[in-house]
Amino acid sequence: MTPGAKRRSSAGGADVAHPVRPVAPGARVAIVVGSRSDLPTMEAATQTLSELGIVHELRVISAHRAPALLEGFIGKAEASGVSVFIAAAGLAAHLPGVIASRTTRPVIGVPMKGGVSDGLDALLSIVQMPKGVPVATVGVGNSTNAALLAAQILAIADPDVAARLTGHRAAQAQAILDDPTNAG
Ligand code: AIR
Repeated sequence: MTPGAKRRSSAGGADVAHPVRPVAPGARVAIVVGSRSDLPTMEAATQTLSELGIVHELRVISAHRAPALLEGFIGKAEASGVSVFIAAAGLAAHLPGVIASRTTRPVIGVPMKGGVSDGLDALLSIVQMPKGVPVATVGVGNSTNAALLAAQILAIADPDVAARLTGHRAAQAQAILDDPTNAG
């Protein structure tokens, strides 16, 4: 089949095979979101990773709308040296679980606000993975914690990232010490 040609999946659904755009050299974390509407929430994750000096890659891939592209991206990301996946999705948030089914690298799910009880549906969809394929889950919309957890995983084997994380913890503690209610 030529690239870009339409094909039928074994389940009978239409899917489109796409060539996967190359992953940024040196990327160690891949962030995948189910929709462009998730991007504003994930800005805190990209900012946190950048502050910690962690090269990352961001893609918008819905697991059920473009499964072939998602599978191709996971393989390319792994081959490029991505060690941790962060997956953000709302509603029936299967994206983190689908990614986890295709890799043994850690997957951190970020439930998006909206839907039932403003994200409870996505939270339960992500945290309630049946046994066998785990997904780490952070709070609804808490993409900062997803980035920090990804950094902590990398820090196990990377002293530079570990040192930056220690500095980050110290800075946030200092901010509390400097609060007018504590200072003086
Ligand atoms: N979504 C998209 N494909 C699969 C899922 N779970 C989620 C997105 C977004 C919500 O559905 O992650 O949070 C609404 O997406 P859209 O594109 O319909 O606005």
